Amino acid sequence: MNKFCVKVAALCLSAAMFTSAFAVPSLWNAGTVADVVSAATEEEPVELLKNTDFESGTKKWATYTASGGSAKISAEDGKLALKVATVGKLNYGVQLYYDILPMYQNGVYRFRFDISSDIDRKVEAMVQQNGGKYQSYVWKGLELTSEPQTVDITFTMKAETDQFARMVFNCGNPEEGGPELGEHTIYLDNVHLELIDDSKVDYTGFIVEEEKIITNQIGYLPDMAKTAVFRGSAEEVGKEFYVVNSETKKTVYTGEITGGVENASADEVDWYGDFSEVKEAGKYYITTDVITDPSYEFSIGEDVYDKAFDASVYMLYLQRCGCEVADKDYGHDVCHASEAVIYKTDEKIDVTGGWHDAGDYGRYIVPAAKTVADLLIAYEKNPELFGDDLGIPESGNKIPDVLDEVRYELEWMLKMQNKETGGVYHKVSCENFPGYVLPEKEKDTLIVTPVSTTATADFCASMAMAYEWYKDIDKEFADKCLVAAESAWGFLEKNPDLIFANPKDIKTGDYGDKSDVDERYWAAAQMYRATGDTKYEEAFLSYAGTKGKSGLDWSTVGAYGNIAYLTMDKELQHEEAYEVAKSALLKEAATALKTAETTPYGVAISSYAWGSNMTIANCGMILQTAAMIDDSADYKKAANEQLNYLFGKNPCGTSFLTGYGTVSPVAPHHRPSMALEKCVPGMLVGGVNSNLEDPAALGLLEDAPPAKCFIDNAESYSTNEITIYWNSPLVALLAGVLTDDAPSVEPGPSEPGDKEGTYGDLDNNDKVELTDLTLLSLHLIGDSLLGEDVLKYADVNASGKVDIADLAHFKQYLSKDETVVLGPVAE
Ligand code: 9MR
Ligand code: ZN
Repeated sequence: MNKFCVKVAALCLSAAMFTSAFAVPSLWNAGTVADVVSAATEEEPVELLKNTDFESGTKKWATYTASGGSAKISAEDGKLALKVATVGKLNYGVQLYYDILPMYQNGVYRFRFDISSDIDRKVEAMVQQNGGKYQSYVWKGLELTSEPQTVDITFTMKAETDQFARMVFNCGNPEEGGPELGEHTIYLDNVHLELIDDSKVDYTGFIVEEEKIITNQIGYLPDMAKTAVFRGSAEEVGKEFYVVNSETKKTVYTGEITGGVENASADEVDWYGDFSEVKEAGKYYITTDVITDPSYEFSIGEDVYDKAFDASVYMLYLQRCGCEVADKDYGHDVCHASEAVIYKTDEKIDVTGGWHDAGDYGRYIVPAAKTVADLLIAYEKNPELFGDDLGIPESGNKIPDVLDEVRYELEWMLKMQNKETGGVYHKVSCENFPGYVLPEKEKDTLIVTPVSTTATADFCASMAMAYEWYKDIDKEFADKCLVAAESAWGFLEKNPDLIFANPKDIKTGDYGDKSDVDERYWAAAQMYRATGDTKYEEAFLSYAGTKGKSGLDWSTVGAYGNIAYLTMDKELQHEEAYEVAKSALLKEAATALKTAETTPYGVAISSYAWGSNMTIANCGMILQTAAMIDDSADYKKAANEQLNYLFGKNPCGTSFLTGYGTVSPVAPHHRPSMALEKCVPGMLVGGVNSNLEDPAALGLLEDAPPAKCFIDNAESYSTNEITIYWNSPLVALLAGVLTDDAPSVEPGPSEPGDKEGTYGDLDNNDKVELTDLTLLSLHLIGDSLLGEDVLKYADVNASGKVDIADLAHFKQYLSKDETVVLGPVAE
């Protein structure tokens, strides 16, 4: 069977069903559907409501009010009581509703309930589309009295299937703009919505078969360890597996299926097949004697990740704000170009630029800093991986595109700093999230919210990084970043604690926090690394006893401080701080490693929250850093497993990178994709989240095991949104996977004696100054204080010997003659 077709069919089916979003049912509707399929007859109807009699409260029922309506619900003597204070102006001024009811086209449904009111009045009862045109699938106008009446309607669902329908009782003003009715109570009881006949329902596309053989769907580098997961009972999976070359159809490898591990979080039994020995480039799939449906095809080769890697970086270009994005398929016009007003003031400032954060168009400093850091870390891992030909406007300017892209964000961040105080505004967005439109359609006032110390410290750290990363590319820009970082640091010193929380009237992303210690720890490390000024190292050490030393999340960023310290110039490192960073990082790595080695899919986390794919990629980054400083454990292999998970080797059997892998999300919660009705490729979605934090997840994943709480549905912002800071750790992880991380230099601070010297710096104090000239003169007159190891650096004119000509050369250099270089001229 060609599973891809099933997916596509599902897309078409559901695309027609929403006006606001295109949603795709996936595995976990299958659960819902299967229940329905098995038992929909008049004798054995399938009840869609979970609370029908209000014997234990009003769970699942809620109210909506508008146009001045107001009401409260409670349970009274086993009935639902809706106490209406005011009806408002509109018939939906007061609504009582029950959400997320799967209504299948051609299904026959029975809708029944008992209802009364302590005043005579009209209400409407219906099941309707929740959004778009709000079309009703069944409707009934009712005249209520204090005498309970039983309503019982059988109807056929004529409209396209809608899995998110809403049952509604309109209890607002029966007459638009009519008089208020006075306080009264409506009673409801024995409400049922049953599917009584589904013989005419076509479930095709709603039942997606669960894959039995799971691999990384994109593929593997030749030397990577490769493990497939098989799921089912021993009889269902078989004893041997075969790796088949998809072109020649020849079996290139036969291996034994081992394991049989109870995987509680995915509610399945897992088996393994190791095929690491297959290294030859090509396309393959896996089968067993019993599982007839082969795995999805995957590749082995040196270049398997190249396209996904580039797309993951290019995605950031598509997220650019404040400019036209020139992409023929996924571009947009200039957006958010107006000035923004500073919250609760009349002051307006220019904060144009940067990237849209996610599926929404807010721009927030805290996650921006994470994104910048990840991308710069990725670049530092291996600059060779980053080309100048991604197709962004700066391509071809001889600067790696990733640095151009990051600079686009940095330039915006600079605008978010208050120039007088050095403090950094937390975010800029409109008051509310916009509809599912392209960014240029969001025209509400842009609001800059107050300064926070988390944003300021994150900003400080990223600007310090920017100084280092750009100083050889554009000194002027780099210096500007350092000045901004220093001024942010000054603000932090004066303001111990300004933790942000969204003002009540602003509903966009919060990025709040409980503590800013980890942000300060990170900023201190980066500032020391950028400037070599030990006051920052002291600040870094002052947090050594705190909990701020871990995390690569947006809210906990301590591990960035560790990475900064551990990977900086050896000469700057000092034993004490090095040990603090090293033990904190290895502690985090040890936890990740242990989890990765004990969970069936090799994933380094055991509980799944919002953005779990980021946490998994972050774990990969931690493991890769650990591999650089300690080669005693299998960190690298565990890091690779995190990538395998993200690219398909997971209980959902999905590659989480849009457009890459056989099955990947096609309906992400991403406004441009939703507005264009086509999915932007190269975006990492949030992934599994067992907390069910959006209506689609609540409606469709209720019975899903924790590790399978993911739904490829545009309404599922808590599992299927995308963000810049979910892509960025993927880029860093991939950069590590594509680079041989074996420690190339002895890790740790340099020992006295093994220090790489600087021409002219004869007293080894990291400065070239008059004292050094004196030392050279003394040496030349036979009064030398210079040791063997330093002598080499006295040959400042690079003539091969130390003589009087060096003295003249040195003098000229110190007189600020810019044509003079100390030591050999770089090629
Ligand atoms: O990634 C954030 C996640 O960790 C939080 O649990 C969630 C709820 O506060 O918010 C996520 O961030 C969203 C942000 O608030 C607005 N833009 C989209 C982000 C991703 O969903
Ligand atoms: Zn914009």
